[in-house]
Amino acid sequence: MHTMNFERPLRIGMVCYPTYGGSGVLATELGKALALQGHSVHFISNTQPARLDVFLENLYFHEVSMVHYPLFEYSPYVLALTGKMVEVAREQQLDLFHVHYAIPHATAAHLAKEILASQGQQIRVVTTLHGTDITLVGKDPNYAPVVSFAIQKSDVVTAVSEYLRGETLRYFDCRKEVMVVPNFVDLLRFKPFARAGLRERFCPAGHRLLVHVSNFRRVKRIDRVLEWYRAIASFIPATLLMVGDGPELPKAEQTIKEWGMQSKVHFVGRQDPVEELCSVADLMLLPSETESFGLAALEAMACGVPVMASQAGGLTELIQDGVNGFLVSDEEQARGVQRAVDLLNNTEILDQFRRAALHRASQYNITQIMPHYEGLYAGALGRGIREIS
Ligand code: GMT
Repeated sequence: MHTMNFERPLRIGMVCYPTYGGSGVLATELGKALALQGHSVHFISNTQPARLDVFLENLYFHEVSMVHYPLFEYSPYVLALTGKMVEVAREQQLDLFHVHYAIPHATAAHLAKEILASQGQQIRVVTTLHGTDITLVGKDPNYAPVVSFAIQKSDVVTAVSEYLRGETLRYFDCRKEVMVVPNFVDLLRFKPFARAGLRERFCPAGHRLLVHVSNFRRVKRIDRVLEWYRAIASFIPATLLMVGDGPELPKAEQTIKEWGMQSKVHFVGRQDPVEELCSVADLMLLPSETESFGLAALEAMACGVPVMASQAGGLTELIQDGVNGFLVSDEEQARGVQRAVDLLNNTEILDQFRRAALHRASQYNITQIMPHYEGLYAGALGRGIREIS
C-alpha cells in the first residue's frame, strides 16, 4: 500500500458510531488500514464497531461507559464520550482525533480538545461529514448552530462527496475549507465471489437476482425498492434479496406478504460477509431519497454488480448512467424500470455493465484514498509531526 512516511507513527483517536451504518464502516476500515501502516489507532465508541473484527497489536477499542442517574431522563452521551476521549488522549498521548459523523462527535472532540489544552496537551481534530449529519438531522434548527460551531472549530473538515461539500456550505455557517475525500472500498475483500450454490439458494434458474443492502431507515425508501422490484418482476422472472435490518424492515415484510410474494423476496437480515451475497446478484437497487456518497453502491460495484439508483446526491458522482448502472429521477420511474428490464434481458450488455462497475470501483480502492487522509493529518499536525516523504 502506498503511504506516507512520518517522523514517527501517528497516535489517532478514531470516533464513530459502531453500528452497520456507512460512517462506522468507513471509519473502521480506515482505522484498520492505518494500523496496518504502523500508526496506533484507538477506537472510541459505545460498543465495538461491527467491522473491527481483526487483531492488530496497534489497533485498540475503548468503550464509552454511560452514567445512569435517576435525574436524567436521557443520559448525556456527549459528556460520557468527551470524558473518554480526554482519558484516552491523555493516557495514549494521542496526536489527533478523527471523528466520523458530526453529531455529536465533532462537538465532543472540540470539548475534549479544550479540556486537554487547559491541561497542556495539544490535540488536533479532523471531522469527516458523512451525510445526514448535514443533509437531514444536522440542519434541524435544534442542532444546526451546534453543528456549525463544531465544524468551524475542527482543524480539518472533510466531506465524502462534492455534493455533501456543497450542502455543508449551503446550510451551515462553515467558514472552513471542506476537503472532499470520497468513500473507498477494500478491493482485496470486495471482489466478485462465486460461492458454489449460493445464488441457487435464493434464486431459481432462469431468474434474475436483484439485491438491496441498507440499514432500512426511511431515507433508503424501502417501499420504492419493493415497487421497483415488483415492476421489474412483472416483465421478467426475478428474485429479490433484502440484506440488512432497521426500522423499516417490519413494514417491508408486511408489504411482501400482502403482495403474496414471500417465495420471491428473501429478507436475510444483517450479513457479514455482504460481499458474497452481493456477488451473486445481477443488479443492486438503491432508490434512496438522499445519499451523500452511497457506500453500499460502491461495495456492490466492487463485486461486479451494476446499480440502479435514484438520481440523488453523491450517487450521481459515483454511478455513470448507462455505463455501470442507472440513475432514476423521481419523474422517470417507469423509464428506469424499463431500462433495468432491458439490461437484465441482455446478458452481453449486462456483462459490459459488470465490467464497467468493476472498473469504476477500482478508482476508489482504499490504497488510493487512505493517503489523502494521512496527508490531511500531516497538514493538521503541521510542525508537530512532519511527513517526510
Ligand atoms: O448519514 C447517514 O445517514 C449515516 C451514514 C451512516 O453511518 O450510514 O451514512 C452516510 O455515510 C456513508 C459513508 O460515508 C455514505 O456512503 C452514505 O451515503 C451516507 N448516507 C446518507 O447520506 C443517507
